[in-house]
Amino acid sequence: MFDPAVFASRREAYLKALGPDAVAIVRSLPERLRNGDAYHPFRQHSDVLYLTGFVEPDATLVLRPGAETEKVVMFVRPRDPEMETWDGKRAGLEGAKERYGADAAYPAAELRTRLGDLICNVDELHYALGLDDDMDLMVAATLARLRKTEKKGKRPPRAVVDPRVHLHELRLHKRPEELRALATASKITTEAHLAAMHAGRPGAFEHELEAVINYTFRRRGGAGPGYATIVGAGENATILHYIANSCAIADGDLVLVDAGCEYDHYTADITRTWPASGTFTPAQRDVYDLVLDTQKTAVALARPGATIDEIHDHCVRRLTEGMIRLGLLAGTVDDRIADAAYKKFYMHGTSHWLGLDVHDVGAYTRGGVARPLEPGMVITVEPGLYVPADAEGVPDRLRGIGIRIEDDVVITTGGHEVLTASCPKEVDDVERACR
Ligand SMILES: [Mn+2]
Repeated sequence: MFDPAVFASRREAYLKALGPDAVAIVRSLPERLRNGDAYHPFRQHSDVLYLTGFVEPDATLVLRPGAETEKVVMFVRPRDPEMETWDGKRAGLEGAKERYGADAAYPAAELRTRLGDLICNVDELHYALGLDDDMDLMVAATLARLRKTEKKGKRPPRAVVDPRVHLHELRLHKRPEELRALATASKITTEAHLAAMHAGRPGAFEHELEAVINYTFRRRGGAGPGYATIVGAGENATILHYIANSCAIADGDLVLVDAGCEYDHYTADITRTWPASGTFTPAQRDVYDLVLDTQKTAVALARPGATIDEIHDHCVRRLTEGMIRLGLLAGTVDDRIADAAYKKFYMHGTSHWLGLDVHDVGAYTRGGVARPLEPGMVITVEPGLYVPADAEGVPDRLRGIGIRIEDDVVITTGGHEVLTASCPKEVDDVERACR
């Protein structure tokens, strides 16, 4: 948990970006029932976390840069000794003001009646439509009410603006304390991948490795996985979002592990692929060398001014060259890129933003074209190659091989820094870690 001054300065920056003629509503998403009366573990919406560090459900932040007083208003669950016996301590209205920087705090139940007065008479309402039906209806009803009260001096905002315009731009540019959290998350995640490499051997089950990984995350003080841990052995590695993790690892299998620890609400995102036996077969090695060379040369491109599209195009070209060399595709590189035949074996993007969310917020394009990378942005670089076991017209030796190598990269003024550099990916290092 960061110092309250960190959150204060983030709110300050957001209030400034909004300007005096705008207000913002930032709200937690509803708790979700799992079954009966048991809920999924609650994880605060990252926009609320970013601006307050407040982790309780049913929290709403209304930011009003143009207001004389009460610029930062919070609606929270009030203290309630009986409920707190069941669900844990609440900050309450006093806590919201004293610890979370609210100028004014009200009970969550009063949001409906107070919202109109808080968002009227400005040009823009910054609010994320489409995430929470109940809240969307409340906002819509509030706007409808304000349309009728203009003659009485309360008019509705003229536009509802997506938070990506300002708030997500702030989240996209990481500050030092965020990079430190990501570095810690990366360190723990590296430890977990190493532990999985040690524990992974023919006969072990994928879920055992998942347990080793998630155990390491928690033991080291992380919140747990920042997304569902993927452990895919053999041809399961060719399923991109394989999270069943239910199969036994066979001799000769490669194991693809995509797992990241969430620490201080920031998540790492690492993928490694390694031989359960401790030694790559020649066919596995051919594909691994191709993906590794592609990944390393792609990481080398990460610097201010470069774009995620350039990095992806580089990967597509390298991988397509390799697919032709290995007999997965025929013809020329340009033709196979032009007709997108490479997508049969490399069907996902190369990079995404990383931060509080594994697929973090922030616009990828400006005016329809990829935006240049800037210092403080954090991206993944994760090329892969996947040959389904039942693919037609591919060499038998390559069937069922799935490989992805993923690192987390922060853009710096001088180029980049790989946050996950200590997680082995060179063939010798990987084989040593697996033996
Ligand atoms: Mn990723």
